[in-house]
Amino acid sequence: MKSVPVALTIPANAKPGRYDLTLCIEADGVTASYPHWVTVGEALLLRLQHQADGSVNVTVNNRSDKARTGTVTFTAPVGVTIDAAARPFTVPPWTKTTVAVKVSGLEPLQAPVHLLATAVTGGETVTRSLMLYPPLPNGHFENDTAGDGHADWWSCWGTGDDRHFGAFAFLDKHEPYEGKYCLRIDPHTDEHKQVYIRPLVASLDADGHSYRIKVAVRKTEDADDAEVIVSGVKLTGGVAGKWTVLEGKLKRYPYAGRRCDVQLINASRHPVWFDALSIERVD
Ligand SMILES: [Ca+2]
Repeated sequence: MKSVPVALTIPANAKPGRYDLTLCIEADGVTASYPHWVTVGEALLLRLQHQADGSVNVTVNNRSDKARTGTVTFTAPVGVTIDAAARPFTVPPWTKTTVAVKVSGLEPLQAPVHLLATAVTGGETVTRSLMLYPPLPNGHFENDTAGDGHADWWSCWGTGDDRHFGAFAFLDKHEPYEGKYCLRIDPHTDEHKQVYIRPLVASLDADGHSYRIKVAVRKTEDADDAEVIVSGVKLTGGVAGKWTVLEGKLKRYPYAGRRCDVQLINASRHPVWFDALSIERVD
């Protein structure tokens, strides 16, 4: 067996895409052909990351032999504020640079949204998007896009990570605190266990800001144990048959990361109801 190197030159103006090749070999009157391909990529590669302080970093990678100068333009989702519409960049060959944009206004959103970043340099345009998460999606328990009676973005479990309790938390039309629905959580079938519901995604900036947590609770009996826990802050209370608004304050520290742990818990023997759960920045 003998290897023979074959040099390929990609033209400087080759457009990104796949280019098929056929390697033909002739030896002693016998020919054979082998398919192969090369892939030409974009010179620019963008990477978007949401930082703990609420900004979004756009890393611009230059995967070419010439320096690139251009602009990153941002398209903010409805309701979200950004502190710059565009940022200029210059990136030498085979290196990377980072530009940042500050993002705010996520708290009232009831579902995740997408931030778009478009880098333009010379004749090349590259777009990437990043999903931005509100602190709490669908905290008002109004959205049910599947129409299955369960709140979008929330998942219900029993004690011990038991996943067979999805039907125990559902949207209830009967006398919601606000809107058309509230969330009803039925009790666990085992009196020593509880049923809890958590959002699939929940995040907060860990930048030293404080947040007010509010939730409306209604219990079947005064003694029923209904709890809301947000990153270690526990809210309990309420009386039978009437909505009670519980309120607490959460301080986010810079080392806390962006993840926010939210749980609504029914540890009682009767149904409990929740509505209008919100996390709002106060300073
Ligand atoms: Ca509601």
